[in-house]
Amino acid sequence: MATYDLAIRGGEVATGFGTARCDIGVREGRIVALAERITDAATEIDASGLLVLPGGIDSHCHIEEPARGSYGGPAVAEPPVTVQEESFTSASIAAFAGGTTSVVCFVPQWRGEGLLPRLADYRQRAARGMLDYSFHQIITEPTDAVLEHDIPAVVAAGIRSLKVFLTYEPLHLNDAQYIKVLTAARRHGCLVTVHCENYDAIGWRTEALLKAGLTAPKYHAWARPTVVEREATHRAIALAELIDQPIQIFHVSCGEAAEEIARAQARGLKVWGETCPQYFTLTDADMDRPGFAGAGFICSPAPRGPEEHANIWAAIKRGTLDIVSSDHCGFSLYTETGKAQNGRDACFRDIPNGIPGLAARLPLLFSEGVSKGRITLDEFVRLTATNPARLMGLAPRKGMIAVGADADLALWDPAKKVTITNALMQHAIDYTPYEGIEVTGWPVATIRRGEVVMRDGKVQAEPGTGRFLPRGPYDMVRPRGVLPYGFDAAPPL
Ligand code: DUC
Ligand code: ZN
Ligand code: ZN
Repeated sequence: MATYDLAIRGGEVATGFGTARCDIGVREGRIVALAERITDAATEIDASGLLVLPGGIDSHCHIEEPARGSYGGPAVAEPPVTVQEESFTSASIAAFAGGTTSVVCFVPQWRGEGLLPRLADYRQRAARGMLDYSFHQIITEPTDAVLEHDIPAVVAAGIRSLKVFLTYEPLHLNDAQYIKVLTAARRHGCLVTVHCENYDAIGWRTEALLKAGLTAPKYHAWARPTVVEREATHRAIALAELIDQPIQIFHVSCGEAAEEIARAQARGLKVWGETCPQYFTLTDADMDRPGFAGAGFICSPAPRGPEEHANIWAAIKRGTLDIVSSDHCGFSLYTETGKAQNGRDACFRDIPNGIPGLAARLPLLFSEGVSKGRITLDEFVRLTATNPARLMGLAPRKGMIAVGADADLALWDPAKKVTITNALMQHAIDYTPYEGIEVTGWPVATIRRGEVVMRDGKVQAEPGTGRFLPRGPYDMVRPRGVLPYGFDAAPPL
């Protein structure tokens, strides 16, 4: 019998802390050897001329998430249930096509319910896919029962991050509710991830825009200028500081919000920042495309003016923003369950927010970042795999090429030029907002736990083979122990 199940030979292995020309030996789905020459393997892959990267970890994507409402729309008493059109199987195909092997997606909480009914449902959905996965638990109604009973139950089930929205109907929390969630997270050793925009300010601007007859998709950006993101980011950080609770600010779109994070980090707070490719490739002008096409770029925060791209790159380079995720959200442009669910002439308020990006994330960051000389290959690896693994408590099993880690790898041709098309994304959505963008650098094979699941764009993986990644306590989310007047209003258990 061969010593190794698989050897990846002759590639340039990128560890996030330098590269080495070496072979990788895989046994039972794990990396068991890194050596100059590995020969005794049942199967070999020739990686010469290619980079060997850790499989991407997309720590922020919405997949098959049954929501009450649809990330957009008016306040109504009984919001309809919508499920994004991407299923776990179609999302797995898209992810593998783009070099991603693990995701962290979202278990919803429907108002009027506790956490556990949706968790049970969502686990069944996720188990049908091929990606390895973990969950953030969304909290929309932090009742005593949720705080005292359900959150500990969710933690016991292996979930270590809570997600809160400071805007959106019917998801948003007010400050008192946000404080309660921070407190519970601190008690139970969870990270809190935060969507930072000011709910009341957006509501006020939206009403005024609609009254003035300004209803087209481009006014989505007018309803939520950068100041509403900056204000909510500041508030989210200040309240987390009050409670001494580590947080991650999701999808930072502008320099102003990044500055709030940088200031917090300079004071030693445990505050991390994430951005997404839409904030360095798309602009508010995209929402002004003719007809309904502009709707395909509506996401929140909104794509900004082109001047913000440089601010985002600067914040990435400084390390203020240390994770690039996709915020993948599967709404097709022209279907009745997607962007057009309220008609193709719907006002911007009634168009679901969110854009697909699972497959495009890594090629866009590689091309715009590494190929154009804005970031190094090491930074790319850390932004897309190592940092999400560490912040989400998935390391060292995920996010790195090291002995003992899962053999999740992307073989990358750094010189391959590709023009992005919707067909290449291999998702279940009828468009990509990145159509026509030319990239340099492309994944030519994806390996998940030692199994080749994509080769030259052809995805082959058995539905139901993705694994849940349970997370236990981990250091990154340990509070600092610095409290106003030393008084601990939320002592850890
Ligand atoms: N932003 C989006 O654009 N879509 C889903 C959720 C979010 O916060
Ligand atoms: Zn969000
Ligand atoms: Zn999101």
